[in-house]
Amino acid sequence: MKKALITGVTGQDGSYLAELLLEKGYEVHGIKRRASSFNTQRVDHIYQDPHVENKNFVLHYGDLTDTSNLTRILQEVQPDEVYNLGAQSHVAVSFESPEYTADVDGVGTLRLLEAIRLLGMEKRVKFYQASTSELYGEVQEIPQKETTPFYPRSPYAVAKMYAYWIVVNYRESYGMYACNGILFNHESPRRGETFVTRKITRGLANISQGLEACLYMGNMDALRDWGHARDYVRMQWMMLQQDEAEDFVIATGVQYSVRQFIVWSAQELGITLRFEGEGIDEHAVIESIEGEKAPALSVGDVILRVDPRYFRPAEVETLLGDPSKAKAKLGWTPEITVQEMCAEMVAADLKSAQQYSLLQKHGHDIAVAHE
Ligand code: NDP
Ligand code: GDR
Repeated sequence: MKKALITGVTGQDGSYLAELLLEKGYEVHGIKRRASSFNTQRVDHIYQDPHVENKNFVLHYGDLTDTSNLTRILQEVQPDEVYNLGAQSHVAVSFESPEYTADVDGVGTLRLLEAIRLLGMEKRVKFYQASTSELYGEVQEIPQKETTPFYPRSPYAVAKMYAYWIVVNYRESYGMYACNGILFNHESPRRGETFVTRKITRGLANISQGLEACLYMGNMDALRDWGHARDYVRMQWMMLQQDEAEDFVIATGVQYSVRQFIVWSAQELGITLRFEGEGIDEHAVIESIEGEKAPALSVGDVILRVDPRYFRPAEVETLLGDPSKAKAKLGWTPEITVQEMCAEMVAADLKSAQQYSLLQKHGHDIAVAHE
């Protein structure tokens, strides 16, 4: 039975990857952070009671800022594959916590690699690094591929650039099987609530049920190449099943604007939006409503405005990936379209909003969380 260790197992990708590896018969170990309340919602459905024997899913407390902790876990688990998905992964937040982001996302990767080496495991462990299209930042070539020069535009991207190169360096210096998946944006119903797609699907679903009044957005002109996280974790596993470690771009090869994603999400709720105004005065008005999915709304309501709070000090305006190498060498193609993904996300958020609304109607004093 192969053993895998996943940092960031409680995150979006970590949870899908853990499911995939369990299906493939792996013994899966994950690192979770200590928090003041439970933070394992995304993996609770695969949780195994620690009192049961022969568990194949085990969680360890840990943190990418803690070398001794990482070393101990690696020594205890003796993994065949390590997936480094743990990160302060929010680009906008990285401007507010740049040093922490560098420590976790940059030096954290070094800590893991060096622990593997010092434990003498560098020839038997295969290492996957969650690299990112944010490395391309101010894009130097369209579409972006493995050879496109990097130009990071945020503390997050700069930290991930260090991680990218230290992975290449350990591969070249010590012969480690270590590779970078340069993944473009990927989403799902498990996406963190403050990333743009989930903010939109959740926000509009809440508004449709009267739980919130208005969605406040940043730069809606930004263009992204969005895929589904389930498709992308499959590729993370495939990258570790080769004879030689290589870096791959993972993307769909199609890009859309944030505004387009808003239009699709509204349509899933039976709402047609009309965008009016320009710049920070831009807002969206309900033009028509079909069906019963948005009982709290009326034609003419303004349900979206721009809030400059969500603009970034330096923006990545456009990202478009070229996944040709992954297709040719690994036979990987994404199976879920961005429109299908949007429908899945809206359906999940609508269900949750309807449940909240029902509870409120029955006198329960609960509120939805906000950023
Ligand atoms: P999430 O933000 O959903 O998950 C991040 C995970 O890292 C969480 O489990 C989080 O724990 C954990 N984490 C945060 N800080 C630390 C720390 N100091 N020590 C240990 N663990 C920590 O991200 P995604 O699942 O979306 O992304 C996975 C990885 O892929 C990240 O590295 C991200 O930067 C990268 N990436 C993501 C892309 C995307 O579009 N989703 C695209 C390209 C790269 P907790 O749950 O406690 O917060
Ligand atoms: P990104 O994802 O920065 O690409 O990083 P995010 O969804 O946060 O932003 C995408 C684009 O939408 C614009 N935007 C807003 N973004 C947020 N979060 N909130 C808003 O209100 C808003 N309005 C407009 C942003 O300015 C941006 O242009 C994600 C993360 O998962 C990283 O970890 C990963 O490396 C990259 O994708 C690839």
